Amino acid sequence: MLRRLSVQTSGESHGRVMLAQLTGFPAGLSIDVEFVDAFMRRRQGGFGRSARQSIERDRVDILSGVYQGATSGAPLALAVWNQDDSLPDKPPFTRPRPGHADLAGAQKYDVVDMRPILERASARETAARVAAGAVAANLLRELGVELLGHVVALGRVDVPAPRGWGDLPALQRRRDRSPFFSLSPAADKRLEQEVLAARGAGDTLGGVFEVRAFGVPPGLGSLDGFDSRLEARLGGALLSIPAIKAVEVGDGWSGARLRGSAVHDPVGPPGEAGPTRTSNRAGGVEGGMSNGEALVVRAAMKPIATLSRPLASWDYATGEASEAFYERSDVTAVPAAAVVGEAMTALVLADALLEKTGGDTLREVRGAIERHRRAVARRFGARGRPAAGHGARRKGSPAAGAKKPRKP
Ligand code: EPS
Repeated sequence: MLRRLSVQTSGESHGRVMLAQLTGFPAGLSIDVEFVDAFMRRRQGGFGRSARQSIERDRVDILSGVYQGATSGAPLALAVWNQDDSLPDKPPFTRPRPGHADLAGAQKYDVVDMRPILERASARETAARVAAGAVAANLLRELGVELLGHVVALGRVDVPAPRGWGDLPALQRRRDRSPFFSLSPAADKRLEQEVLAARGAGDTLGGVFEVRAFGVPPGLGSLDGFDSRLEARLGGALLSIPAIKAVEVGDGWSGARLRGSAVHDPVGPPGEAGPTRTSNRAGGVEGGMSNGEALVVRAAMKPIATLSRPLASWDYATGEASEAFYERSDVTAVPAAAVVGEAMTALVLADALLEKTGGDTLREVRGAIERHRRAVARRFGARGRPAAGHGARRKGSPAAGAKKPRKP
């Protein structure tokens, strides 16, 4: 799903380190470590997390790829050191948890002790990708693209949307004050009751998060190939987050039940920066490309698979029916998943943007994106003049450059 950047993560949940290697990143960005660490702290937060998060102090430790305070263009190695590195002392476990990777992984690797499967499948892996995604978000911010990830549903409780999206810093502050990373203080009380009720029943909760990206230039992604389409890349990235089972772009699910006239976004008069639309149900993507509107994606997370009142399972060591294995776990991690979603969206957008602009340095990338934005404003904006010649054509005249097909 990434075409210019590449990210690899490694590390076990209770091993020494969670590591991300990020390559293809331009030179010349002074990484704002406080900005990256704020992502790391947010990922650890949210009501319903387990005691593990009070043990860990996730911070990014940049091991390579930075010279004299700025990225050098070399691969970045980003380390998040584990405080709980007790893997060597962990007992074997042989009673798979339904919904987790345990049984599928045991069959894949032909092992009965599923400990190494759990260790790698744990959502702690997302600490490493958030480190990489936050660096990508840092680059995007430099280029005028800002993200907002927030929770829109938890269990049976829906969070109402805010009145508008105009004041992004205020929305980000509101989200950061909410223990659920929601945009509705009024909904938080109901969300808390929902989580406490699930915890009381020894159960867990899923939910839905949304990521919005503002300032996305038009023309990211491509209509040319099935794997270059922006939705495909976003969908792959979001579905790669542990426990995510469904993704929508814009009003994907609800739009499927409506007529076209209620779904597609009419074109308004040209604005300062380019075309305008009177709605954004497409979520900022048409034909596999960003269209200049805000990007809107949502992802559905299943409830955490580790239950304190475990489901029926089988002990593959003793060959007897047994309850599934239980170790401490979260009741819900949807707020944290919203942060991971923001990080994955940042990676896809930064990747698509670099693909569009090319460039080895931040200066080259910035120059190219500014030229592209100016070109869009000139051709499609309020102060632009309809182009004569290339790309424009008068009524009745043949398309620019069109030639009569030659007879065979
Ligand atoms: C997580 C750390 C883990 C879990 C959670 C994610 O810590 P531990 O297993 O030591 O309690 O809290 O992982 C899961 C819920 C899961 O199902 O894998 C983290 O840092 O995000």
